Amino acid sequence: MLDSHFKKEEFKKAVKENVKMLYRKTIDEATQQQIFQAVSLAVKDVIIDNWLATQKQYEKDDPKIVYYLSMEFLMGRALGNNLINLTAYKEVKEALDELGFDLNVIEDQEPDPALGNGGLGRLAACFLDSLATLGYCAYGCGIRYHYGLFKQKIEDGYQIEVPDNWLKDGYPFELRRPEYAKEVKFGGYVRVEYDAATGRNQFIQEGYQSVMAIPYDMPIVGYNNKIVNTLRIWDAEPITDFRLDLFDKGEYHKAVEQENLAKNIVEVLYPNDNHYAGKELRLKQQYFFISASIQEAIAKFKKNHDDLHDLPKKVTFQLNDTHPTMTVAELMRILLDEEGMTWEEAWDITTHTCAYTNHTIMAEALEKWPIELFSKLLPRVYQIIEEINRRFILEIQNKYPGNQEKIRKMAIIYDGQVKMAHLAIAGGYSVNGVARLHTEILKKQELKDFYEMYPEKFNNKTNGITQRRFLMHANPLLADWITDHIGDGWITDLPELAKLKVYVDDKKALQEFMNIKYQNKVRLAKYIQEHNGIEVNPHSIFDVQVKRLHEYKRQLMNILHVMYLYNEIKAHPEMDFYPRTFIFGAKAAAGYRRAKLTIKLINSVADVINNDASINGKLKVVFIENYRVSNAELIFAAADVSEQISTASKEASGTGNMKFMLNGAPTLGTMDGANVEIVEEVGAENAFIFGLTADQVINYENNGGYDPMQYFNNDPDIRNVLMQLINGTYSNGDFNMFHEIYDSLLNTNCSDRADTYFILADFKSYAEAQKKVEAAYRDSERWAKMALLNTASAGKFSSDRTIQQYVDEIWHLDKVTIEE
Ligand code: GL9
Repeated sequence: MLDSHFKKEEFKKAVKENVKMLYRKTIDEATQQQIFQAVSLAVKDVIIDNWLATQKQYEKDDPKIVYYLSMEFLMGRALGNNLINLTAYKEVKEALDELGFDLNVIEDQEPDPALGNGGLGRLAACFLDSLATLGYCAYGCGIRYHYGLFKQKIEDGYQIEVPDNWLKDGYPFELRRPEYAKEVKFGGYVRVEYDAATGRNQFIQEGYQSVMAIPYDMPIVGYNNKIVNTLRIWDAEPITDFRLDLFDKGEYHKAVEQENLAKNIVEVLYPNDNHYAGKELRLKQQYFFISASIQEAIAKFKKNHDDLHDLPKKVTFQLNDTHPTMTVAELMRILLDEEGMTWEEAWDITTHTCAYTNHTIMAEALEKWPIELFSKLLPRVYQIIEEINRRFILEIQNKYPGNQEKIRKMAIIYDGQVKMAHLAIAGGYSVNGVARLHTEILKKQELKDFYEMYPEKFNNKTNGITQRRFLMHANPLLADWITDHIGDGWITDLPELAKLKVYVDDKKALQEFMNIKYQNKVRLAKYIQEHNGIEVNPHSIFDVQVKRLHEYKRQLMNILHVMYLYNEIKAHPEMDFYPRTFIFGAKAAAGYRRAKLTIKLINSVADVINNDASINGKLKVVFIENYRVSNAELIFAAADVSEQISTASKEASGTGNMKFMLNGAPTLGTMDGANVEIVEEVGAENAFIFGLTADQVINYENNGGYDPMQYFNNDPDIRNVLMQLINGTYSNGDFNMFHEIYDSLLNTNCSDRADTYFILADFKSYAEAQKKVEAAYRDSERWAKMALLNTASAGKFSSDRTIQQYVDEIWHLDKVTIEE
């Protein structure tokens, strides 16, 4: 607890001192950004004491460590969250009030560290919060991208990407640690030398280029337990002395290349979600942070243990998707080439230290690297993968003699490509999916052959979210109300929320609960007015879909349904229609044309509908610009309806769905990902489920798809809406603007299958479910019960539960407490 460290007057003094030290200003001369920096520094000062104490405790206890290796950490702002976990939020708010500042405004000065794309990166951030809160020794390892995920601007309805220069004012919560720098080598060739002393070959990489990896540490503050873990992100710098050496030799070109390599490698996060682009620079990024992280982990282990054979007892490397799979080969390289182990010893250690999480079954997300590219960039690592593959194929042949088909499907290197998922499965002791349905699909479909060969490796870990950020920080009114009714145990034990169920027939409690929702809607309406210039009615139903823009997530189905509703209202002006505000927020990958066109369509539909006075504001459509962690917090708190409408089988889990539920918004969704488990917890009567099941979708897919034309021909509502894509209704008479979307649904001109994501097949049942939403909302007491029950049933979806399952079933970590 901070109480013992935190003295209000001292804190105020520290802020003033920091402003003076940093900016040579008095506090009333400082800008809000400068105040933010000064406040953060004062907070960091408190954190550092706990950070040191944690380090000491770890040195004393020597607990097992998990390294969570991830290309992405979507942290969101740190200041508010750190104050919450230090249990000092209210005190600091008061202190700042007394200084004449508003903590909320100060928090808004912080850039959103957006070192991730979406769910996968945000999951990593939630996991770090839970690991620290539960008292486990964990390091996040990643990359210090100089530019995070682009900022989205909407111009004329189109997405424009603007660079996110998040480091421009300096980031107060990071600490540069040059003393832990590591060299990472690329390219060159491998020279083999026989060593008579050991009787073994030595493999020496020569003619390479290298960069220095410099770690920056960010504190991860546990909730109210004095534990502070570390997120270590690596920056790249050129190796200066080596460069001078090259200059001397007249190899100017090579020296500059090396300088550029360092500059390019950490420049920018690839903005793809669920999609693999196969760029060489991406492969460099992967090896860069993995090599540095594994070298560091081994060095740390060796500091206080003398037998590397004990590594699996003390360390797990958790691979967040296939992006860090290089770990398997890099660990082998270090054990073989630097530690002099035999292949068998090294392989035994590696396969008991690495574990892999799969986050998607989307075929286009599978990482496969051309041998050419791979072997040139990482010659020694490639040799090792070849040997892993050779032995793996022998194993397959042993198990399935004469079965060439198995080798074709399972080999790590095949058809000129290195298949990273296969390497991750062969090289680790655990493979997990991220929701029950997803794991079942992995076992039965995508990874069937691997499951048959290694059933013991497969397990499920349903995703979770941290209630500290997504309830306590995002929705303080609801958080306080909950604590008033059931105490504050839920902050570290989310299933305690079930105690709220006794209030389901308490009219006063229901009214208070809905009144909080209303106030949060007013807060969001204000944000929308300020940022979009659109006035929305906080008494309308806030129907929200916020997530990455991807065809499988079917934002298109949502907006087509809005177009259908608009047609209905226009055709039947007397129709009783409950006012509805459809809220979207989504970034599209910069190179994903169809996704970007969908954003344009949403904005064009919004333009027409929002400006049609004849519908009396019954329908509004809002596209929130630059959806990110900070505005997500406002949005979840204000939502009435949670749109989770992916094509069944495609969304591995989803985590936004859990954030809505926690904040009292029922799910309108398909039986996909974690929606299945959400419905199981809250009951089907408190959700709105529709559409094809995963089995049905997979069945269609395995049998050549389905024919969307039948819906177009037989359903006038669907036909009308589709025709409006090509008759200029939403494009000022331009017939072409949305033609590609029309084509994608009916496949008049496309190479891929018509309506790949079954939008027309699910459209009617979606519209039916939407009607049920409206009916339910009209009965305000019934709705209040549903909303409350969603919050009360969200206990399972804490990342604390997820992490405890990883600990019990995969990592086997030791719990640490800080001694006074
Ligand atoms: C994702 C899945 O699509 C989500 O359903 C899942 O909840 C998260 C976390 O497990 O992982 N897989 C994936 O590649 N992304 C996901 O969000 N995309 C990115 O964020 C890059």
